[in-house]
Amino acid sequence: MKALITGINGQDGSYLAEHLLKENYEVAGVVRRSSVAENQTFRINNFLNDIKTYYGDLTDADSLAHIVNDFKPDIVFNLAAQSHVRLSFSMPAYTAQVNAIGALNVFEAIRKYCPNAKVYQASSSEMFGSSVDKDAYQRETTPMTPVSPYGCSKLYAYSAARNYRKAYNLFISNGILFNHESPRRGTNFVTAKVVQGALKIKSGRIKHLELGNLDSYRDWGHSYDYTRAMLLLLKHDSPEDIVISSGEARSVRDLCEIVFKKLDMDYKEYIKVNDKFIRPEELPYLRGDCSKGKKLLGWKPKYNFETLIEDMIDHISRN
Ligand code: NAP
Ligand code: G4F
Repeated sequence: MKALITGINGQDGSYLAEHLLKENYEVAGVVRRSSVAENQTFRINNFLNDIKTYYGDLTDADSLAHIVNDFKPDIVFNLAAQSHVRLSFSMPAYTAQVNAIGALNVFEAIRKYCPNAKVYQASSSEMFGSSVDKDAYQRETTPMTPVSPYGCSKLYAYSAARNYRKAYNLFISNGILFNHESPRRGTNFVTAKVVQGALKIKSGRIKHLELGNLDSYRDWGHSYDYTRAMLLLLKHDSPEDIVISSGEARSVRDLCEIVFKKLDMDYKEYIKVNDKFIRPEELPYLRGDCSKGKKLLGWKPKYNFETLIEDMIDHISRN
């Protein structure tokens, strides 16, 4: 079986490729051109010789058509994205080009050149925006009212996936994933920023850490577990839209308290709020109900919030 991953060198792409290689898939990935080629592969250097890489870009439909035609994948994971919510307010058109039109380019390449392939679309809990069900969870049936250019772009791709599934009988599944982190998380996302900042404070390299909104809530899990769910979703016999989450909501303040406490410090002495990290519109609360995913896929996470944080502290302190 052949698996193609867009965004293979991102956080999720790198874990997913490892899962696929362990199961003996032939793996190929799309990598963008960078002026410093080493920057592109630092997360996948351990297994670079075991995979095939193609240069390409989601905004370049021809490059995707060529890759799909050449590799002829059985399964495709569209993980590539401008994935930073705050930055999507600075680059709304670019975010839409990559996340919305880019996903459409992937679906078109599949429709034209590989219509039997199964496709995973990386949808996001950010699509729920300000909607929460009465029981304080978001689930597959919760209305989607995104509050960021990123959320809007992902809602377009989610809708296009459902449209192509029905209109062209393609196997495209949406994984609606809540926040997931790891030692490989980009350092401008809040979990990695807090862990890295606390470690630097502990070792005397910086005196304080500047953050934005401390009072938003997120439902955090581990990328290792969530990428296992992606693969299970494509092993399922019908295309589905499925929430993957931990079911627990914690505030950014809770995150700071726990990380600093694990390093024997009090976060209140070191955290400063800087308005430049506050978003024009904030998504205040996320908490996912993934009972459908657990039942349908038999998915069970290995990590909880505490062990996720411990894993991040452990790995980031060693690098
Ligand atoms: P990430 O670490 O930011 O990785 C994004 C990947 O996309 C990188 O490999 C990046 O390559 C690539 N990429 C960006 N723009 C591209 C373009 N124009 N053409 C081709 N490749 C491009 O994100 P992640 O955390 O692994 O997330 C994976 C996917 O899941 C994303 O679609 C994200 O929006 C979605 N998602 C993530 C979460 C989460 O909490 N992590 C939750 C829900 C959904 P470069 O290295 O060249 O930038
Ligand atoms: O870590 P974040 O930037 O993640 P965010 O915005 O929730 O988005 C992530 O999860 C989505 C799934 O819900 C993905 F689709 C998306 O691709 C990405 O992976 O911010 C988390 C929270 C926000 O409320 C933010 O306002 O942390 C708050 N925050 C406070 N100070 C900060 C900071 N976020 C960042 N990045 N940097 C800060 O200094």
